Amino acid sequence: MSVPSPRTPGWLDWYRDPSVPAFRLPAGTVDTHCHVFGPQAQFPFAPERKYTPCDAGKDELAALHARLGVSRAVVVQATCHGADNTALTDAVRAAGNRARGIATVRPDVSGAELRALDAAGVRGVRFNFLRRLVDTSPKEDLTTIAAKIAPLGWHIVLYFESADLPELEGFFGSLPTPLVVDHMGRPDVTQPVDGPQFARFLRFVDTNDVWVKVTCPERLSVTGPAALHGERNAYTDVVPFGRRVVEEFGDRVLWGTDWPHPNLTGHMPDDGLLVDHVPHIAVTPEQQRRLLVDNPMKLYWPGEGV
Ligand code: 0GY
Repeated sequence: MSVPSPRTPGWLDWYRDPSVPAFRLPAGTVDTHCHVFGPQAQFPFAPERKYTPCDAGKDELAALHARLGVSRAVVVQATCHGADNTALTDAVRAAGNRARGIATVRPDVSGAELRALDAAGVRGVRFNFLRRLVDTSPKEDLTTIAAKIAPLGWHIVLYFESADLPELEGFFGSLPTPLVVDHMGRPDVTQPVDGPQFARFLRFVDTNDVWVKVTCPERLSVTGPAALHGERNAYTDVVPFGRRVVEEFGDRVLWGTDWPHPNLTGHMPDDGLLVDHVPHIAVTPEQQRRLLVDNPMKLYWPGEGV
């Protein structure tokens, strides 16, 4: 039996006893961005990974969702598992029809492998452009993958930093599927919400077939306050950005927890208090219902009722 690798130094474990949110999530809420890590003894991490996390398996994810009032989940392949999607498909299958998956595949993936992923509940692939998470993402490889997954009706999840959008947006516009952007394209929230960087992102969303996850205020925030110690008004510097996207693209926004919050070293948020961020960015019940229920249902369970 192999000895488990020690976790990356400084890397914080997920929050063990989250608060019950003050904001009541509407019935049928979907968490469109969460991960599973291992457990390592059952699903070893990939040799090429950039970090070694603590275990965060499907049972713990289900317990979190029960506590928060989340009904369905979209599990996104984390880079620590490379292109081995077995922990992901195990978690998605175990949830029955209440979960979907976003996989990572290599350009030589076969049609049979893609059909098996589809049968397991996978509905898209993730293209990751963060240099601290992946070595390279050659565009020829991504183009090959995109052409292979498009006939399945899948979409492509994009993870990039806002500073890289000018270089990447032409390529993104050439992709043959709907696009889903992680964490609002990671804006620099020290820049004005009306400034050129975020305007460029909003234009990109407006002119392409793009959905936006208004996720990860805890990653984007510079001034906080953190979602800890009962703070139900956390990450106020991120609020204008989330609110702008919800107001402009109300039928293309998605929400998620990002549990178990990979790569956080400064603080680990209380997931219950993170839910209390939602009514600050989606202010009306109509905005909340579209963000939390209607939009993710349309994308991941088309034609199905809550
Ligand atoms: C996220 C964020 C990160 C990591 C990953 O797959 C991953 O390793 O997603 C990050 O480090 O910013 O989207 O959960």
